[in-house]
Parts: sequence; structure tokens; C-alpha cells
Amino acid sequence: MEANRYDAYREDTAGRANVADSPERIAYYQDLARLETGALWTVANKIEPWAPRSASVPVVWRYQELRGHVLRSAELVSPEEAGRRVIYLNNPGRRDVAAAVGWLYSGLQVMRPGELASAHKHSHSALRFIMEGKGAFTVVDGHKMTLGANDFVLTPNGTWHEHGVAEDGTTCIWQDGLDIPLVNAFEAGFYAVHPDLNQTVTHPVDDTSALWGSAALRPQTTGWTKPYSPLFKYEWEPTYEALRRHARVSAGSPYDGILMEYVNPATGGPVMPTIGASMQLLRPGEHTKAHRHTGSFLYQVAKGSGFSVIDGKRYDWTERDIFCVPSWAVHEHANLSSSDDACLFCFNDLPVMRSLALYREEAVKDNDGHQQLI
Ligand code: 1HN
Repeated sequence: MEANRYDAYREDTAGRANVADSPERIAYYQDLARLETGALWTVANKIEPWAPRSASVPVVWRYQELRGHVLRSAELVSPEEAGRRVIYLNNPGRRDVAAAVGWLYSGLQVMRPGELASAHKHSHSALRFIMEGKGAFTVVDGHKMTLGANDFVLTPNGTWHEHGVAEDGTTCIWQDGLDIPLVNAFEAGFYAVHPDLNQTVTHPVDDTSALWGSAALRPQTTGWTKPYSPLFKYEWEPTYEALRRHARVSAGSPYDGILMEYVNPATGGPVMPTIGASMQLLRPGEHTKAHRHTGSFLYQVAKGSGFSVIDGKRYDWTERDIFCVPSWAVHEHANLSSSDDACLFCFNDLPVMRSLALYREEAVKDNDGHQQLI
């Protein structure tokens, strides 16, 4: 790892709290505790670490292990009973707040043909990434979006949203991603059920793609001022095509391969104020160099198979698996196929890290930029 002044003094207590206990001091701490106070030097080294120490651990949620259980939920409970029929991902280090990684929540939601979940809104921002099935749709503030595999759809903070699957569709499974732990940590969560339980579709189906979906052209007349992307749906085909076209003329990043962020077409900024998302293409045989940065990242394998090395440990993945990279964990990704691309969908809290000036990044310099396996 690159020499880092935040790491370099890790073993050194000079300049940091180093106060030995004595009977007199312990009695003093007890006096303070009775007054709901404490001496900073007893906790300073813990509450101000040299560098981020994530409570989240790297995890791979394997789709082949989970899929049957997700489908079984559709036999056990109805959308009417459950509100949303979701199996959520529980990071072993963050069970207290139902987080998949850091301050991000995620789950797998299933709906059968003809089912419709009621409309609600909340101050949590949400997204879906479609895993399988035909005929799924989401309605966001009266805009209906039809959804297929690898499509990505937003239900931003404060928008009415509901989901369903057409009568002639098939059972659909998608990944939900929300900022629930973050918003709840800020104690800013609100939730409301739609007064009519379901919305009226007030716009032509898939109109946001027609209005906003021309990648390099921004429409003049829409007057969009909300803090999230007006393009609620990002389809797989143009996303994959954009990555492949980019790869033809660019080497991309040594750390990420070809990575493109989904953007708000009105601003060029992230899709939502608290959650960013990207799709990344690893060329056949590509193995990226290792780096680490702040922010929490949840990946879904949209295509192909490979592995990631996270804090020195190898995690293999294949299509539809979900895995996380906690803040400041060193990571590198590899595409195991010598003939086909691998694509990783990712959502993250980068907009929060960046807007609060907390983003920091560094590369692994030794060992030719790769981690030694432990
Ligand atoms: C939500 O609105 C959905 O709309 C799914 O499908 C999962 C988990 C917590 C809070 C809101 C959805 C959710 C959620």
C-alpha cells in the first residue's frame, strides 16, 4: 500500500490519548457517567480512527442459493399482506440496521404475473435492478415504466411508486437498493401510503425514456428542477452498447476497466442525491489493479463470471450474484472468461461522500498493483 500518513503512525500513540487507569481515575469516570458525560480521552482513539474501519464485511450473496427462497416467499405471503415481498440482504457486521453494506440497504423482491403492490412514498431513495422475468412494471409519479432484465429504474425520495407484473408476464425478481440505514441514521425517514392505494397512469408508457433518453442531447423545454434524475429508467441495451463502444476506443481505468456512471441527464450529476449507480465492463481476461476508497458499494453481476479480491481475500462470482465492497476495503476485479465480457452493476453512496467532501482514494503501489492473497 502506498505510504500514507494516516496509516504510518498506526502503532504510535504519540499525540493520541494514552491515559492509564487508576482507582482515582476510574472513580472519576463513574462520577461523570452518572451525569451522562464522559472523558473524551477514554474513547477518542475509538471514535476517531486513523482511517475508516468498516463494520461491514465483504459478502457474496449467491443467486443460486437465494433464488429458491425468494420464489418460496411468493407461496407463503401475498403482496397485500407483505406490502413488498422482499428478502433483504443482511451484512453480518451490520445486523442492527438491516444494511447490506455501510448505510445501504438491499433486498430481492419477487412478483408473480397479475400481482400489483400498492403505491406509497417515502423519504428514502430507492432503485431496482431487474434480475429475471417478463412483464414487470413500475409506476413513478404517474409515469409507467416497462422493465426487462438488467434494466435499472429509480423511485426517488418523495415519489409515489408501485410495482406489478402484467397478466401475460412471468414471475419477476429484481434487486431493490435503498438508503434506508443512512436516512434513518439522520432520523429523517417519512412514509405514506397512497390515498387510492394505486396511482392513475397520467403519462404515455415509457415517456421518460422518450423525453430524456437521448444520451448526448438535453431537451430545452421540460423545466425539470427536482433533485433527482427525470429519466426514471435506464435500459440495458443502450447501456451495454455504450460500454462496448467506449471500450473500442479507450483503455478505461486500470482500477475499474470500462466504467460508466448512470447520470441525471438534466445535470450530468448522480441519479439521486444519496445514491449513485454505475455499470462496469471488464474485457475478456481483464484483471484490474487494486485500490481503495471511501464509500460503500454493492455490486450485482449483470453478465459473465469472475472474481474480486477484497482486503486480500478472493471472492468468486457469477451472473446475478451480489457482493459488497465496504468503505476503504482494498479491491480488484477480474473477468475469468477469455472470450466474453463481464459486467458489474453497482450502486453506492458516492454522492453522499462527494457532497460531504469525504471522498478519498488511493492505489496499491507494491506487488505490481495487486493484493497478496491471505
Ligand atoms: C420499498 O418502497 C420497496 O417500493 C421495496 O418496492 C423495499 C424497503 C423498505 C422501505 C421501502 C418498493 C423497501 C421499500
